[in-house]
Amino acid sequence: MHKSRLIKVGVIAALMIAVFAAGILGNRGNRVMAQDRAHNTYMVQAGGFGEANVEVLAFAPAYLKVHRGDTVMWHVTSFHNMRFGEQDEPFIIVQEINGAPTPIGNPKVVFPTLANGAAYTGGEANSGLPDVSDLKFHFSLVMDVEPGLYSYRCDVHPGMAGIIEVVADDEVIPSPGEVALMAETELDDQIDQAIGAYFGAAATAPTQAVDGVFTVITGVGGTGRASSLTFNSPLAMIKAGETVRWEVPADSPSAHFINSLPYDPVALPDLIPQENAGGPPTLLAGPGFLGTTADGATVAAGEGFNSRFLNPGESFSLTFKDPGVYAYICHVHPGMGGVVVVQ
Ligand SMILES: [Cu+2]
Repeated sequence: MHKSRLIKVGVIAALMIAVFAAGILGNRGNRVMAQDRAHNTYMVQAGGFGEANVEVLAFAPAYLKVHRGDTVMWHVTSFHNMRFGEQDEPFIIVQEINGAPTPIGNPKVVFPTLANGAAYTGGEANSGLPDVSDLKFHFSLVMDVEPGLYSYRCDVHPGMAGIIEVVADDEVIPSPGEVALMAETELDDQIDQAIGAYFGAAATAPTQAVDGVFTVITGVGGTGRASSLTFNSPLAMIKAGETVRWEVPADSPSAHFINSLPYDPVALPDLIPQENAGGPPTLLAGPGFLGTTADGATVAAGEGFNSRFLNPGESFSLTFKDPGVYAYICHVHPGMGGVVVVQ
């Protein structure tokens, strides 16, 4: 045995020597070329989480310097894409399907245009969105582009953006270890800001309805790129016939839902894949996005309710006519929940 394996090893060794020799011979002149340097892999955090249910909707570091040929690896912690391009793209768009305007997941956001590990050579490029059943993933690109600034964004979270500067080969830049520390510091600073804002909002939360309306701040505002995934009054005590108004502050970075418990994700999918003959697949925006309960509706004992996707600056009101305990969550943000007690 082993003869064939020895031959293989010999062939590989010969090939390696040949490649090495070609490298030396090819390196004319005394300038160190980028392609002769050991390339680094830099990790960028795509979002992060902190105490008190804080989620950071930012890339960290937001500004990264690399050399041509280095790899950027995004550590994706939630529902984010990375898309290089000039324009913003909405996550949900309206398309005419069978004659009816239908909200769908924007294919430019949802689907990748480059494979994980591919070379980025400039222009438009998109990582696509992670599989919702496995949100934690890594996506990497080899930055094979001229020195310059390359900006990218997450289309699911408007304002979540990053810049990669490809610098000249001879410019000294932070090491991957230093970049990892920068990322940690950036995330921690934002998490601390959001925790402080949450405690401020909780301390000033209402204890009763005012003019028949109990207002629940849904995700605290003024938190920069960090999102406090909380209700400032997780316990809303009202009288029968009063209204709860959930308000997403315009200066908060996340959109939310109000979903009664028990919540059934199978019955209320967010995106529903559609087979399209001769075209790319379409993702219909499902009842999870569109909601099943109108703003301003009245809820009776035992009735469920599901709001539409509430963007910053939007609100959702329900009037509760029967005494009881009504627990609810925001189905896209684990740990974000509250209770309405109707007396
Ligand atoms: Cu939420």
